[in-house]
Amino acid sequence: MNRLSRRRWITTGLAAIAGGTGLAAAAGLARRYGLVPPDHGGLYGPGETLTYSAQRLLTRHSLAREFPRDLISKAPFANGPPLKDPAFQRLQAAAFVDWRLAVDGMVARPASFSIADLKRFPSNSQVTHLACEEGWSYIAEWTGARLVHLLNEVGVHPEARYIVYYSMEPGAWESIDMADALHPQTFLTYAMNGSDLPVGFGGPLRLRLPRQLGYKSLKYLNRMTVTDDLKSFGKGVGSVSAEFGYSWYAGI
Ligand SMILES: Nc1nc2c(c(=O)[nH]1)N[C@H]1C(S)=C(S)[C@@H](COP(=O)(O)O)O[C@H]1N2
Ligand SMILES: [Mo]
Repeated sequence: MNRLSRRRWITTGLAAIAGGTGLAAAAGLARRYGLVPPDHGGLYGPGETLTYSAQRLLTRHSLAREFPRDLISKAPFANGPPLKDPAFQRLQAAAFVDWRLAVDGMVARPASFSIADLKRFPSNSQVTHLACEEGWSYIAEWTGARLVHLLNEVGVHPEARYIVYYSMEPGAWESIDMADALHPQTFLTYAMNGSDLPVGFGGPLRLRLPRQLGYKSLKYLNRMTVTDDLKSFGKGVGSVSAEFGYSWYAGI
């Protein structure tokens, strides 16, 4: 079978099975193709697997919608006050020159990057929508380096499957699969609406990934670990939000 027809078959199979013999069978099919999210074991497990695998197959190469600049929201909403952490505030007082993004795990060349280093990577902008699961949203222009560029710099091992990423905010961490990590709209974002990313919006560095809900766009990003298995991270379901019952895969 060629790739396209095989993909169509899997997709059709998932939909048919979900409608017919139930979610558990769809989950079995998804497992065969490596499309099982790390939070598949919970109450909504089979549903999570179906959402993730169906979206992955249907939207494999798709882009989040980009908007014209005149639709940029005039008063974007920063969800939560700027970080109060004393170590963060010391870095902020020195204009974040000592801020580093550390990258380790399954990479050939572990390294850390200053904001100036990231600004030397090819710069890209996107005008996209940030949607919170609580119902509000805004449109902004985000500028940064593509995560794929950084991953190529450090040399990701071929067996790697996920990127775990941490905030300087204590306890805040998330992860994404390689499809989202390599996606051209997944940015290490250091600017918003033409200025350095304000602290309230996650400055100096935030991951922006417009194909998933806002909570995956972690603010105050300071570390990434490349891995092939999420079991040893936290409770093993892939993110702190999944530990609280949100979907690990929050595709929109
Ligand atoms: N470090 C950190 N990142 C975070 C959050 C947070 O509380 N702390 N909230 C998340 C949630 S739930 C949403 S909807 C967006 C909100 O982004 P905004 O502040 O730019 O509106 O940030 C996400 N990233
Ligand atoms: Mo949110």
